[in-house]
Amino acid sequence: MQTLGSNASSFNQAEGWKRTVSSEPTAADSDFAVAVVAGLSTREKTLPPKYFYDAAGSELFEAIGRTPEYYPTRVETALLQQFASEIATGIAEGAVLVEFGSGASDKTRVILDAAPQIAAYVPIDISEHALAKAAAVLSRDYPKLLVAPVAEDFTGPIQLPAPAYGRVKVGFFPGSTIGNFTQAEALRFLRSVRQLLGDNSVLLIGADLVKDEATLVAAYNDVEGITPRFNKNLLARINRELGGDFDLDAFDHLAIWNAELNRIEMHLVSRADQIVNAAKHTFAFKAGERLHTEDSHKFTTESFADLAARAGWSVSREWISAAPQFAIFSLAPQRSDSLPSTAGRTRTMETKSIKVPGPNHPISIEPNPARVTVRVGGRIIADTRSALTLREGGYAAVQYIPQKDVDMTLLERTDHHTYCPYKGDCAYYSIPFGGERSVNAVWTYEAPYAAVAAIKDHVAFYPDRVDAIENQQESKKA
Ligand code: AVI
Repeated sequence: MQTLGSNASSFNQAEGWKRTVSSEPTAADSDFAVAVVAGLSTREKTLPPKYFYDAAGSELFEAIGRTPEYYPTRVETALLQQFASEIATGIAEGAVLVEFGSGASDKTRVILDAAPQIAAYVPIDISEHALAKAAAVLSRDYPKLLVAPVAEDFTGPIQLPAPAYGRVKVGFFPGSTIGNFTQAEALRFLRSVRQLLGDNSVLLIGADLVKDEATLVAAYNDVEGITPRFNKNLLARINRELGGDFDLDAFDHLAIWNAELNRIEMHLVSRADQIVNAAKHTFAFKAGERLHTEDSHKFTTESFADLAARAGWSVSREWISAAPQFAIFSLAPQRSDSLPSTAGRTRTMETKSIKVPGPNHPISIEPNPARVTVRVGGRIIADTRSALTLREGGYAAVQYIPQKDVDMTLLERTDHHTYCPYKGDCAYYSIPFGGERSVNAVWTYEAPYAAVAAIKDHVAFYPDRVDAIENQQESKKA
């Protein structure tokens, strides 16, 4: 494990890139100084966004998350909450959850609450203080959970601690922080996570999606003016830490949509010709000259699947919010037995990875002799003695009920669909009279892969989206 300098910077979901404050100079100081001198000396001035997040910047980022215009934090949290039980079905019994840039582990709780089968949690964050605090609180609130924090910069080399050994690994990287990486950085990160988590792993990753320009631009230009303060905090930080003499009023915040590169760009624009001193160097700005401070890339489901594929992952499931659209992707490692991917077409049928159950991912299907009923709104909508019990890896057993024994007239097909590399394309139904809770409560594999062919013409129900799924053993005896 690395020994942290006391002025280290790191990104975390709750607080962004953070810095633990001390008066002692450290290597991190000189990293910052080197980055500032290099970035302000180039023809097109630029600074890496990770330096936004000292204590003041982290607070400002949290405040941005509370503005009405900045939808990503709010929408992603709601999406996680809405689909927590569905996400949890993809998490094996005894799995370890590994979070990159965990910070206060706020969004993690949604996953932990929905997936009590998670046995261990490895939060990775460079801030020892944030880690220790989050670990203590989580250990208190989830007494059965083994919490093994790792104090590292998650973009660098990571070694997982012993409690992660021998467990199925589930990576968690929410917040669309992936969008702040260059494409090369994103690929490097996804490839190293693929290596770290290994085969049979899952990576849950949040990514903001391309949408209308007005919504995007507003999110980075809140009327309260918090984003401009966040942007200018970079100059304030240079003044504080590197003896800079930036006049914050001599720069304007600029956040614009670059449609060609699908990204919001943040800049600081010099209002006048001016000379600035910082880090023992002098820098000249012309009136109108821009300092490029951040890119926030937005994805389409296709562009994200392409990026993932180039890093050795395939999208096995995706959850997308209603507008403003934000996505949570569940990625599975591509195997050597996966079909080859074609750039730009990774999500077409011919490039989906197809996997066959085996010792590493067993699936069994058995007839269930019991009477199985499903109740919604006090009414029985499925009643069968021919259910099939499907057991997959360490997940909870699922009852697949023949459609002939379900009142299909009460179900309404939705646009929602997911993909399982072992079972195939999955379609969904809502149960309108079950209300909000019963949206996408029912799923079916219409053309299941050969290994699970028996579940064709069957449907399954999420237990928490109906009143009850009853397995009445006693009715067999009667
Ligand atoms: C942390 N990151 C995903 C934020 C974003 O939207 O790119 C940072 C941010 N910049 C301005 N507002 C928020």
